[in-house]
Amino acid sequence: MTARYPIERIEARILDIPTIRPHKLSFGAISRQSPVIVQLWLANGACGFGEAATIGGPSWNEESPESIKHAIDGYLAPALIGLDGASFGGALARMDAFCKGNYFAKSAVEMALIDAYSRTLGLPAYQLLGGKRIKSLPLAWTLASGDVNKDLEEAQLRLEQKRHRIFKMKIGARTPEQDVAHVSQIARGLQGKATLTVDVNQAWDGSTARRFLPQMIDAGVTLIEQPVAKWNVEALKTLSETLGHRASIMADETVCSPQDAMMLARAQASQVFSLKVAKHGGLLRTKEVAAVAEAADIAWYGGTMLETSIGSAASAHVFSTLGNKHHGCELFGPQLLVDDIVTELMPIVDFELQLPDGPGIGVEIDPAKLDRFDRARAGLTATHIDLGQKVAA
Ligand code: MUC
Ligand code: MG
Repeated sequence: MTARYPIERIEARILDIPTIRPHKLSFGAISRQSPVIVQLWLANGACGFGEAATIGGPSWNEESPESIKHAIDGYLAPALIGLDGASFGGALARMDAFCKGNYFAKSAVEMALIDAYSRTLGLPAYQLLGGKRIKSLPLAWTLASGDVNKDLEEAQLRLEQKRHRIFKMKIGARTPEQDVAHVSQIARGLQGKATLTVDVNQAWDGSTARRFLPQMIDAGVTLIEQPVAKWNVEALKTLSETLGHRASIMADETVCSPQDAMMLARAQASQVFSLKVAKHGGLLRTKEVAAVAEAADIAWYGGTMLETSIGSAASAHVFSTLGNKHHGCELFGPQLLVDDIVTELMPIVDFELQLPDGPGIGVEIDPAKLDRFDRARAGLTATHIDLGQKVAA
């Protein structure tokens, strides 16, 4: 059968965009983000944009900006040229046939395809993903400067501006005692005006988590993200059983595929899934993971890999189609970057991110900004995580 909307061309480039301040996580610090931006053209001239961002090269998981671009240029793009752009499922199956894994890379291509095709139809992308059920989502901000006073200043300003009243603290880089002291100081400083969450990014073992998380909860934390290694489902389950009535345990790195979601649901190991378009392998697969969550009475959270407005808007589109058992979202990536590559950011009104209308993913690219941050022009090299004193050279 001849394709009605053949895919004509796919290009990927790496951008390097500094962050407004160093962003410190359990596994290191970053001072710039290097998103891979994909452009996909259909034969009818429609062009869509997609994005996959990693944090600190390949230090959040296995994929890096360079591996993503390589997978797209070498394998995913050639596999899709000539294929019908209206067949998202067909495109995913073909990418899977040509290339195992590489979910971030696949998600960027699928995002660009859905953007291009929904622009062809003159529809918002969410219309092709099941329709909008949610108009806006509470928007979290991550306090990760590493300094209590700076974190408190950031939080106070964002509260005054009515931008954020959910604050996620990145812990696990220092000793657990230092983390408890840090979180307690922030909680005291905010005097109950905000919801507090922590993300340990896999840094603790089960016994450290069992010992120190109750102290975090006593300080006021109500959502605990990935306290233990991604494989440590037993510890997640124990923490959910023992602490779940006081705070929710959220899986992030552990929940990537729908099979991971099923396994966690069967084990009753977490009460919330952090959904991220990149790690699930695209918008459609995000919906598959969300469907498992809903069927298992697990809530969702709109996660981020600190994308620009392209990845953030696309994520907002799929989140807007989900059910209302959620803990808000953290699509604040554009605000952490010194500049973005779109003409207008998604608005934040009364602490809520307003989910965009189309066409496509509903943001327009500024080509001058795309060029300004293009690694090929600037001649920058791969981003390396700053390990500080953590690992001996
Ligand atoms: C993560 O693991 O959740 C999301 C927000 C943030 O500050 O870091 C990321 C990664
Ligand atoms: Mg996380």
